[in-house]
Amino acid sequence: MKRLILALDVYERERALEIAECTADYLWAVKVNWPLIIGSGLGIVTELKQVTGLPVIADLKLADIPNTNGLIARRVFGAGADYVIAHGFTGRDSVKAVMELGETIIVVEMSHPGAREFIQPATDKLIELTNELEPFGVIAPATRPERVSYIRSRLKDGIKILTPGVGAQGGKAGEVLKAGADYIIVGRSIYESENPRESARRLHEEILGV
Ligand code: O7M
Repeated sequence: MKRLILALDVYERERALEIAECTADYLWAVKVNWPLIIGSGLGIVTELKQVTGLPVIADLKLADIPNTNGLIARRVFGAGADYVIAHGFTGRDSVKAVMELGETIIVVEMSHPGAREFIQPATDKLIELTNELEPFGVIAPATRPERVSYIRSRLKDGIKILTPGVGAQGGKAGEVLKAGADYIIVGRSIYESENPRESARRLHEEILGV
């Protein structure tokens, strides 16, 4: 089973397509964030789908009023994105504006140290919101497997947990999957490595071994 998501945080279109193509065999999906969209334009979403045949997750972490969230999400889903990531702290109306347009993933906790300041104290409420709205999934920190277990224990069955922070940020794939994550999101450990295909293959093997 494929449970690896490539975080393709490079600017250049050709480099992005090359890395996606050579790692695709080991991926469940490709995640694009602002660096790639700023560097290569929204058309990269369509191209990545064509080249890899995989789902594309648009990680724009939308955090605006419902109308603006909707205006952005409409174009991004229109370009072929299968999932759009939105922040939950802006409230249910803003999240619903994205969910009305397509499959949505809500951020309930983040992986960096600063996430402890404002996001972690709000995680319980963000989980409640998620359980009410039932999106495709949530984002939780691979850097804190104990928080992934906690989030799993409170989240309705069927809602997927996607965890960034493996590799460059210190998280371990095996630990976070055992804690209850469904997918791991990995960027630099793959796209900055000498051999991205081999790095993705190794992570895939590690996942299979869990
Ligand atoms: O493996 P990395 O650290 O090079 O990349 C991790 C990717 O996951 C990168 O695209 C980040 O923007 C993203 N991410 C986090 O690192 N931490 C979070 O808490 C949330 C995300 C994310 O994907 O949010 C949707």
